[in-house]
Amino acid sequence: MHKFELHLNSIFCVSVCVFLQTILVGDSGVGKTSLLVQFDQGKFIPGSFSATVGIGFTNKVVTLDEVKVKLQIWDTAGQERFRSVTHAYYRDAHALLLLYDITNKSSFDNIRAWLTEIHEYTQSDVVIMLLGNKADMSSERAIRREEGERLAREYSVPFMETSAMTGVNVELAFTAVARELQQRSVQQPSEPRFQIHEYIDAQKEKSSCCRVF
Ligand SMILES: Nc1nc2c(ncn2[C@@H]2O[C@H](COP(=O)(O)OP(=O)(O)O)[C@@H](O)[C@H]2O)c(=O)[nH]1
Ligand SMILES: [Mg+2]
Repeated sequence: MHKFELHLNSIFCVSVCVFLQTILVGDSGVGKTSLLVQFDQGKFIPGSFSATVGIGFTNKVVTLDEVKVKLQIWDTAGQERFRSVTHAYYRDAHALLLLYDITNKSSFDNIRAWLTEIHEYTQSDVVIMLLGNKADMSSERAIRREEGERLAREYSVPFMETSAMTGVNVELAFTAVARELQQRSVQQPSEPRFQIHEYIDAQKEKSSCCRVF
């Protein structure tokens, strides 16, 4: 969907309905499907999901300040081992969650290759968020949080660590991109831009009392 339609949606759907397409990318095994299942169903199902070649989506409606935003989340499978996703999916995406596994160094090292590919095929205003998943596995951690932060800063993308197992930051990751896109769609050029980095920091602080990595 294009920005023009996004804009029309936000004008004509009084009580709701901004539609946003998001894709999950990153090496096989980093937890993309688990993250989506946790966000969609609020649970963690241990064990590997089928790695057959394919791409499927889940629809999830989130409510942001009384605006219902429908997120269509595409989960890639099987293609990720080529560090490549069918380019049509990139082209249509409004947002992209790029995952690595904090216990798996090669999944982190591959992030640059993913970003190169993403920048080549996505629209220039796509929202990208870097996620270091499996934050619950601290005893097997191979990538420090600061390394994730540094890489994210280098590419000017927001970053957080998540756990599809405990649910830490899972909802925040999706709602932050939804909020950024939703704000963009209704924003007048004269208004200040929504600051996704600040939003995430504020939300993280709010919840820091109760979340343990
Ligand atoms: N401890 C832990 N394990 C996870 C987490 N996310 C995924 N896993 C496990 O990692 C493996 C790969 O997950 P999967 O969702 O299939 O990864 P995908 O190939 O990126 O879709 C599975 O065994 C999951 O149970 C997490 O946050 N914490
Ligand atoms: Mg998967």
